[in-house]
Amino acid sequence: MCVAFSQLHDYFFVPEKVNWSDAQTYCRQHYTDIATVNNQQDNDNLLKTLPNANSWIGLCRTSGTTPLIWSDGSNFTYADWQPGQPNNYNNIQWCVNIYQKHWNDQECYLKFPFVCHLGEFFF
Ligand SMILES: [Ca+2]
Repeated sequence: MCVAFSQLHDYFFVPEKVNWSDAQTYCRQHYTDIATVNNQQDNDNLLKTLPNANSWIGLCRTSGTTPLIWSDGSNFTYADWQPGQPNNYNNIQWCVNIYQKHWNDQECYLKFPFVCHLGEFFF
């Protein structure tokens, strides 16, 4: 017997504008974590939850030169960058947001609405 499944995330848009760390804290308190995007279908679902807003997602660096990692420890398997991104401008863009429907690394102290996710579900 063959069982096909995929793992997807449930996303929740939070309209309050906060810095990336505060978004992570809020998501960990109220959901599972700040949003992880593992594949195209995740990305499509994520964009559907956004009311045309630029929003934090759960991708960040822990220093100026380290690779981007997901807040919840997920493997980095998919990305949807704006052209020319991530550029880590001045080595201080350690956090990632959705900017005009694609991803951009940004200074973490900037305030944006954000997206949390609730675990993973199987279907
Ligand atoms: Ca950038």
